[in-house]
Amino acid sequence: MTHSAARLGIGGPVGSGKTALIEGIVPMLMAQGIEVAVVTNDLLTTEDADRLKRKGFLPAERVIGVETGSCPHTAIREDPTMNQLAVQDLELLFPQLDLILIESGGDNLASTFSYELVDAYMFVIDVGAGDDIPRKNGPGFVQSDLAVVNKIDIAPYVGADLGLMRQQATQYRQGKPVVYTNCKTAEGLDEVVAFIQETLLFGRQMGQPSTQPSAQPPSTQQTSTQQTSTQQPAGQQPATENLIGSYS
Ligand SMILES: Nc1nc2c(ncn2[C@@H]2O[C@H](COP(=O)(O)OP(=O)(O)OP(=O)(O)O)[C@@H](O)[C@H]2O)c(=O)[nH]1
Ligand SMILES: [Mg+2]
Repeated sequence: MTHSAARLGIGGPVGSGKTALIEGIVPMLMAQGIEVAVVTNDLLTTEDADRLKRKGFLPAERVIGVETGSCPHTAIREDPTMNQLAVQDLELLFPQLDLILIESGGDNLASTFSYELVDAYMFVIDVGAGDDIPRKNGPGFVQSDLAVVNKIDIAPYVGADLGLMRQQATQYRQGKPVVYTNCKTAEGLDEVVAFIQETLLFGRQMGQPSTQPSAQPPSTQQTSTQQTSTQQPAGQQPATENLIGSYS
């Protein structure tokens, strides 16, 4: 294997706009020649995967729905085995992949990704959930590599003070990046794509496999991503025997 695809987690509360963000950024990345695939997580269905397949901007084989069947954070942090298998299958089927997006099931503000599963992750919140979310200091929002404050278009209708959110998001994230998006109009999505390119895709643009090691997470919480991302998790079958198998 010449390289493994970069892996980007997308977490955040239920309905904050994680899938809408994927629907917005994937065509933008593809237009730049980036080879993309997506893994979605839902509790008991493949709802988000089916939705992305229906949209049709990616071949259906590049979208895998994982049914976590438990607390969503378990499948992205404590035991990411199902997601690791889905990623391995995508890499075997599509060795040219540059980037695999992994959407978590909707969860609470404590939801963080294991860096054994992803190289970096975004955390998406929705201004409709309240302009006090940034100062609640939730680990998902505060520790993520990129925070996304989505649905800025509805701020006037829900009484959310965007200026306050900007000030407190910057303060609580201690300078780590925050972008403000409207997935209905694509406002701010160019900044999300720029983050992905700068953080994960250096040397991989235009479908060119990188000769460099897999991208390192920008966060200081990085542990052993590169080592574990190419290793078979202990006690599992080789990925070839699980190819497009069950993810529930
Ligand atoms: N007004 C507005 N609505 C949005 C925006 N982004 C997403 N939505 C809507 O918010 C709802 C939830 O969006 P999803 O993308 O399904 O949210 P999600 O985070 O993937 O949801 P789960 O996967 O169920 O946790 C949908 O009705 C979207 O159309 C936005 O920027 N502005
Ligand atoms: Mg979703």
